[in-house]
Amino acid sequence: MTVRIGVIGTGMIGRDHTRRIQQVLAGAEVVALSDYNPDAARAVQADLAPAAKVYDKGEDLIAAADVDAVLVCSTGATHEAYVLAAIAAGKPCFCEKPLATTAAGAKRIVDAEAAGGKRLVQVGFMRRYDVGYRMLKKVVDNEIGTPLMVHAAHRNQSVPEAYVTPMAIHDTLIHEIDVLRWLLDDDYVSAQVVFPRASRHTHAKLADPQIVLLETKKGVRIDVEVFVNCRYGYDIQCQVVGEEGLANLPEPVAITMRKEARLQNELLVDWKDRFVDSYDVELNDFIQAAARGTAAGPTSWDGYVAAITSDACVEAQEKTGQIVPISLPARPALYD
Ligand code: NAD
Ligand code: ISE
Repeated sequence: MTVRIGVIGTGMIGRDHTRRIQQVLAGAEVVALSDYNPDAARAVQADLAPAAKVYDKGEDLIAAADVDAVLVCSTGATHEAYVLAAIAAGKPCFCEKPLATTAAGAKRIVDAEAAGGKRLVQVGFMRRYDVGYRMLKKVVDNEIGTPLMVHAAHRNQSVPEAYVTPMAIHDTLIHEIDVLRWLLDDDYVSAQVVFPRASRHTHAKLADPQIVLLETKKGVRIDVEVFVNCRYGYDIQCQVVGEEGLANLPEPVAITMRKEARLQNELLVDWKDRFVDSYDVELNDFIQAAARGTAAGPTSWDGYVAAITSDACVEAQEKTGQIVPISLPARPALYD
């Protein structure tokens, strides 16, 4: 079966996912496109999916009889309404992070999906599919004893002026929030944010860098440095310290050069390159599950937990230095 997919939001990641479906992965084709800016949808149609129909409204794309499954790749604030519409239509839906921009919105999605009693939503937390994180998880589960601490960093070369302080959480840290919970098989109980000396490369409305401190139910202490104007490259670090040993996320494969009396490795600068394979694998997982009329991978519940945790971290930014508690409601049986 070829899964007929509609893509809502044809900006940077919507275009890239369309390319994946059309040119890299098997088992699916993009038959419909929609964007708030119709020119963006038409440009993706022209470049990647000439047979796709362009819809003015995402809701009409979701309702179309020849659309089997939906990718929501529009801006975060629009995700909730589209995901709810896909659930109401009984169609599998891949939603880019965040699932919703508020915990209340993510809960509405969890409630709607759980009421239907069937998984239909996959959230775009692609790091769970990254080969390095998967290797790290195996070692954390089997080799280094009980995890005690995690030291992590999420560094981007630079961000535009429109990127403001809370985005360091909602847009950036949210990947660590999800992947560390998965890595440790644990949940968070508190968050704290502290701000080191600011980089002179930051903007007026952005405190950069930031250090987010999380504590888990099992007592693991996590520090994540978010530094989005670090200048030197796109750098994701993760080190887990256990009772019996320590494990690091592997560096991306790179040529080691000896040149002009220096030993050098090239660094990546773009997040699209760092996780290129993970995006392929997560979408392949979506396509396989959608062919069976369901969804796999990170759940709405994971998206909801990430939203609750993000809200707590933003509150912790506002109450700098204070510890903000995180409590989760009971998990519906659908997500056990
Ligand atoms: P973008 O700004 O390049 O594209 C967003 C697109 O959504 C734009 O074309 C815009 O016109 C469109 N849009 C806005 N409102 C809309 C609406 N109501 N209906 C339909 N289309 C609408 O942004 P992007 O970088 O492609 O990010 C899109 C989403 O993907 C964001 O939620 C972002 O957080 C997420 N994202 C995830 C990753 C990842 O690593 N998983 C990476 C980048 C972006
Ligand atoms: C971007 O929005 C993403 O989601 C990338 O995966 C992330 O690593 C990057 O820092 C964000 O800006």
